[in-house]
Amino acid sequence: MKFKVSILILFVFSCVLVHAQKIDENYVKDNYTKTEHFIPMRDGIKLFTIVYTPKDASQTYPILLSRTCYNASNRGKYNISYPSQYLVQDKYIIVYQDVRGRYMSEGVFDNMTPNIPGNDVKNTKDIDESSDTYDTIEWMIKNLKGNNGKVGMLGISYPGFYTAAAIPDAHPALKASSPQAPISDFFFDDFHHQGAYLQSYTAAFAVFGYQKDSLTKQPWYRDKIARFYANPPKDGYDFHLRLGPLKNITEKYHHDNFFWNQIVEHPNYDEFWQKRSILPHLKNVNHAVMTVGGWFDAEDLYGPINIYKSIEKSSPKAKNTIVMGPWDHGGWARERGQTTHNHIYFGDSISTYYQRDVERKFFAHYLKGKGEEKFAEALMFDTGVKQWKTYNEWPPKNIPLIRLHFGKNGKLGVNKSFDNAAVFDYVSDPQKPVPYTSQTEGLTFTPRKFMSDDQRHASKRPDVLTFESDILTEDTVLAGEILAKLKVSMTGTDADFIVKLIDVYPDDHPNYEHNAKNIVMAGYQQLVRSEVFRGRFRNSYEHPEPFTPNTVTDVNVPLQDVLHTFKKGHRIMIQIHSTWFPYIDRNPQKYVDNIYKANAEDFIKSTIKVYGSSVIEVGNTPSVTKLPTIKD
Ligand code: PG9
Repeated sequence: MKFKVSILILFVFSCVLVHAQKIDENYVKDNYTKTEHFIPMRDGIKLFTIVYTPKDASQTYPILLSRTCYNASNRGKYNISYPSQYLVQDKYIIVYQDVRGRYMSEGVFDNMTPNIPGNDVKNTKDIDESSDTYDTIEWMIKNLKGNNGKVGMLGISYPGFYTAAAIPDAHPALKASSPQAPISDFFFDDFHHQGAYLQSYTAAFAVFGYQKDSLTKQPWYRDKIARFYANPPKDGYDFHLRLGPLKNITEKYHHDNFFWNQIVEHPNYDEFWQKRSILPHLKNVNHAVMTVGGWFDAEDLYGPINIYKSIEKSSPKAKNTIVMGPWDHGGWARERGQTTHNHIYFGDSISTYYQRDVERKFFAHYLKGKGEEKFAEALMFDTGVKQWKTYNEWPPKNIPLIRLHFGKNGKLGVNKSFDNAAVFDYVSDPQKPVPYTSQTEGLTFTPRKFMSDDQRHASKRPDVLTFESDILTEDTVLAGEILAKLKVSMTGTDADFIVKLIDVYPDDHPNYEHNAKNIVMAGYQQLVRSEVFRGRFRNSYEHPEPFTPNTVTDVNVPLQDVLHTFKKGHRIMIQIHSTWFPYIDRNPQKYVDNIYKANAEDFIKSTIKVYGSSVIEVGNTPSVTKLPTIKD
């Protein structure tokens, strides 16, 4: 069992730390010298740091730093698979560091370390990821032979957060940052989406909720992961449904997990979460930032989009760019030849193009002064026509707003409204939740495949409202932000709303050759964009409110941005429902103060009504009248 769990941990974090095209270890051994250091921070804590320095001492090199909570020692045997082979071949001083409180570094770990504005190196109390990075850079510039005084940072996922967290009060030597699939705020990324808990993450908590008691190169939480994976179930839906209310997770699995207990005690967007968001601190950005994300990233899609937008808003003159491709979480660092997501084929060697022609040029320009500064403000992949497009701003201002309206008999109007008084209803039953995937999946560490999955399993269900446009007579581009302005009522006093934008393939669409499972693509209902909104937060994420039964109420559901051309001959579909399991935990639908402490009897059926006066707006800046408050 110990062996199995170790393999699992290795697999999980190889997914996070990427399966890039591994550069040959002999090349690294022949061209780089590896050293290990314990770098002192201003409060005396030492951070374990692995350094690969090019052997060719005839020139100086920039430093590329990646900070991680996922064990820097995984990159300690000349086995560099991130950064990409192109950066390794271009020669940089490549550095990996265990963040405070993790693996071989000293100190106490905190999730999404709150940023403390200001950077007084004599202040040994206000420590955060910015100050730890500042002290690390200061030490490296002074102590690493052969450096050219310039530093770049990059990282995927949690390492993407540590890259973004270095931007506020950055060290002057930091010249180029690339936060990739970065977490920005755990109330909107990863563990929650807009306040709803991602139950599909439950096993992952074991990694983030226990302090280690010594310096170690091995995971100290194996036994906690084994609580889930000793006899892993084949059907995660069934496993989680039988588990019952979230309080049973506390009792059976995470009773001694400090991070789980923090989540349970902070069900609303209170100061605990607000101070852990990096977004309000991304100000006065003084160096180049290229944020990278994947349109099919089920973990951190909010992060890259909102880190880019926050910098655009706070530092309009900053060299701030974004790249969004047809990838899942960190997919751009993995090259398998054909770029596919689930059953959908997007093209060949898309990750290679990004690594070789985008990322490599970004760092070469800002750290080595090579190449021209010709980087698109927004390099965005259109997931419908499967082509890269560049924009001078994101969201684009020159694309007209598109309004989607609900009509009787499942009709969806594209810029055409129907009867505002029409009523569409369904009975939402927490004991029979809508599956989030068309396939049977075992326990996930994090959900990945479903973001372009077939939705026909859902459109057949009576508790899923499905609206479908006529066959499109021309290509229709949906680009930018999406806001579902729903008018609803319910017999219960709380509800979640899941809104899905779906591309319906023609009934004669052939199967793809790159489609291993030979899924029938005729009539395929491809998920393009989806999001959940926990209705109690409709007026404020910090101060939730129950619904008044049978009273028409506004619920504005923001979905993450999109760039998808719905091709002529296809249809646009919208689905709306109130359970999405076990991706998202079930809302009891009877208002309780804390869903993490709800009892089984709190879970009730509720008849939900959606009114024809609802509308979904897609485009530059939806004319939103009201979004829940998030403290700036
Ligand atoms: N953002 C990813 C994650 C965070 C927390 C739990 C599970 C996954 C990541 O860092 O891979």
